[in-house]
Amino acid sequence: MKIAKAEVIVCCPGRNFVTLKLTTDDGVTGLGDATLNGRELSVASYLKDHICPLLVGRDAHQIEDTWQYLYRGAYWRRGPVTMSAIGAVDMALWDIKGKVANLPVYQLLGGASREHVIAYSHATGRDIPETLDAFAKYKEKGFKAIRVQCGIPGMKSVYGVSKGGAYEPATKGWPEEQSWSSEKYLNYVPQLFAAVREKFGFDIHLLHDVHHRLTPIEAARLGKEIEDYHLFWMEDPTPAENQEGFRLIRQHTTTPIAVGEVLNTIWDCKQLIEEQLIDYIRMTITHGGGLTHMRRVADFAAMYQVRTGCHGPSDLSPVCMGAALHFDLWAPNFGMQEYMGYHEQTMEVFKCAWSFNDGFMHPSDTPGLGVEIDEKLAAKYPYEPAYLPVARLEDGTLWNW
Ligand code: CS2
Ligand code: MG
Repeated sequence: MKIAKAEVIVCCPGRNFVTLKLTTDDGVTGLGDATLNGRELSVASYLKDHICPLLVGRDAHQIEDTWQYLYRGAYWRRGPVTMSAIGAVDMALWDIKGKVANLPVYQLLGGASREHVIAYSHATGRDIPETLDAFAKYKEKGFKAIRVQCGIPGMKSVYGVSKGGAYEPATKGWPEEQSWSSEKYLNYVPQLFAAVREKFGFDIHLLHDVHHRLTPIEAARLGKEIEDYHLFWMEDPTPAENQEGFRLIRQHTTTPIAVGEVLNTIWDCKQLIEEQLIDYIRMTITHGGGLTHMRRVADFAAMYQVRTGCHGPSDLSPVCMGAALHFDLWAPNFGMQEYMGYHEQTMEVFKCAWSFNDGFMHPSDTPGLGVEIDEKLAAKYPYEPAYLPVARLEDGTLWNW
């Protein structure tokens, strides 16, 4: 069974997505998500200009060899653009293999390790009362795990907090600039967790994302101060390029730590995992080089009792969500899946067999990944430049993501 066609579909149904579609010589199709927020076209070009021509004529069943060919063979390894492109090819090949075998992908990975997959969503608000209202709404929808982010007094806007309507990380046009104060944030945010626990108790998982904004010692302070609120995880407390920086955080706090949505290979998280500096690894199928590589990451993490916590924002397509759910259902050391939800138009373009029900998700038993794309409808939503904001300190210094 040879790959006969490799096509890249770029569309913007509510936000930009890059999708790879592979077709075999006997007409089986497979989809892969290649979306890299704010750098979508670079992955589209990597695929169109450098990978698609190499795929045509290859055996669609040779997933491992194709992965190695694209990773080792290119000379230039790792990085988000390369790994997202490889991830999309890998996903599409697993989709094809599942369809040919007439089995959902999780069965090919080794079968289900659990009945369904716990997922968390985002409760956000301009202040604490508004966030508590949002929290109550997610609880009513059945979520057993909820992430909270809120506005900080004295700061005009805070990343991760909805400006009204469905929350979308990127905004149309060139990057916005936001101002950030670690002092104001650190002095205020513990009150948010106190308020949630006071109102909703401890019988629900509570999560929070720091978006890499703190230094290690600041993150240590925050982790320590919020220990009594028993967070499920504190996410991305500090940038992870300096992996040993997490030792400092670990020395001070038992608040669990989740890292990895900007990491792409096993090498990027090797020390974090080996030294047990984190509790959850957040890489997901697109940016983490596909199921083939993420399986390796999960097995490595399992040796150190690190669990998975796949990134699941609206800026990874429903194809990635489908793949992540097959992975989550299989991974013996699965921890938590993020599920931000999607724009209505996104869900019209992508037809998904996966489901959310009462706080849990399931990839479905549809053969393959269980996600298809309506290409005609996708063509009605052409690419629109949109970017994540940039953070500066109050004196203008460019700050971390
Ligand atoms: C966030 C994302 O979901 C998360 O945890 O960190 O909103 C992230 O910032 C975006 O996916 C970036 O593209
Ligand atoms: Mg995050």
